[in-house]
Amino acid sequence: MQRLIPVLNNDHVPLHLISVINTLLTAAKEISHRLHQGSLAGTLGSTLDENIQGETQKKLDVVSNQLIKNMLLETNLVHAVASEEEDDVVMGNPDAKYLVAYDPLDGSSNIDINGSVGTIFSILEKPDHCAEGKELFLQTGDEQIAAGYILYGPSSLLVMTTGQGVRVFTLDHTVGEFLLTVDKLNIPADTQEFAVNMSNQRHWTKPMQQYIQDLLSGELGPRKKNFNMRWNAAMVSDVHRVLSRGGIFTYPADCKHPEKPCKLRLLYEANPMSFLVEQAGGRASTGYERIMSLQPTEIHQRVSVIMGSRNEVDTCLDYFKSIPCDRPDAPTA
Ligand code: AFP
Repeated sequence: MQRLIPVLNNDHVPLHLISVINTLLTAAKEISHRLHQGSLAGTLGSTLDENIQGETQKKLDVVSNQLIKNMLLETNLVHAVASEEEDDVVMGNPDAKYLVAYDPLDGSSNIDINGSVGTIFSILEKPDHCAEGKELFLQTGDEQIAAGYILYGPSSLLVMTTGQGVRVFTLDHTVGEFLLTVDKLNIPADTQEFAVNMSNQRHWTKPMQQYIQDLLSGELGPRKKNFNMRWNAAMVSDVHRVLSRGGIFTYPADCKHPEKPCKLRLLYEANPMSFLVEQAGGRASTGYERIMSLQPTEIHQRVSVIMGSRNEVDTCLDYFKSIPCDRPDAPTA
């Protein structure tokens, strides 16, 4: 089985970019080790702090963020990083060209129940025009040069793209390396499985209400087939299932908290996942716009997400085209 670096070399990925990706994986191996140690490592549970999003930080959120940030900045190949756990961007080498946005531990409410969690990353280049601080990261998803996630589940998997399809590598703990296990991942175009937090149903807008209602009606309803539902509450593992066997994953905009209509973050959750999904032949939309075409205005910006099997996402988007409603999320493109 092939190791990561020769595979990326074969794809003509620039050497410095390979080093940045490899550094992310060194941090991921350490995170994987600490997760496997669980209570034995003394890192379960919460800190007394909240992050910029107002969410309670788990100890492993903080540890994972520090590991990734420090290792990336030590390479001298990274110009700046933006993390879910940092209020602002953190500057690195002024002469370096890579920008890394990441969610160090996505799905962290799963940590204390021994459920799957993951690290999501998106790599951009410093823009040609003069930009400083957070402006550096305000690029569309189409500008990403690499993206992926590490899923810490029963196996630790790296799923990544550099724009040449999606590959899966599995961490072989005996050699401490990620080895290629799927060369080209393709999402089936059709599906009978959906992933959504149903407890928010009453807060959704009309198109999403009607779409999910028609899925629930199964073979007796307009879709004339039964659908199954899965929800792991960690985007990494929910999207991994969709990438592996098809499905539609959504965290739509809703009216629960008018000041915060969306949950998932554009730069380090929606964009990297959309890059993977599109590279695997799927679709990723807000309901109205293609996610990777959105022009970000904030590093911690949130966005409505509908992604997965191409034909199913298209069917869902037809509801948004045909059912008028007021959008709780202001258009950003
Ligand atoms: P964290 O990044 O704070 O761990 O949040 C995880 C997440 O944003 C995403 O991974 C899940 O899809 C979503 O939250 C789960 O949300 P619910 O708690 O509403 O199910």
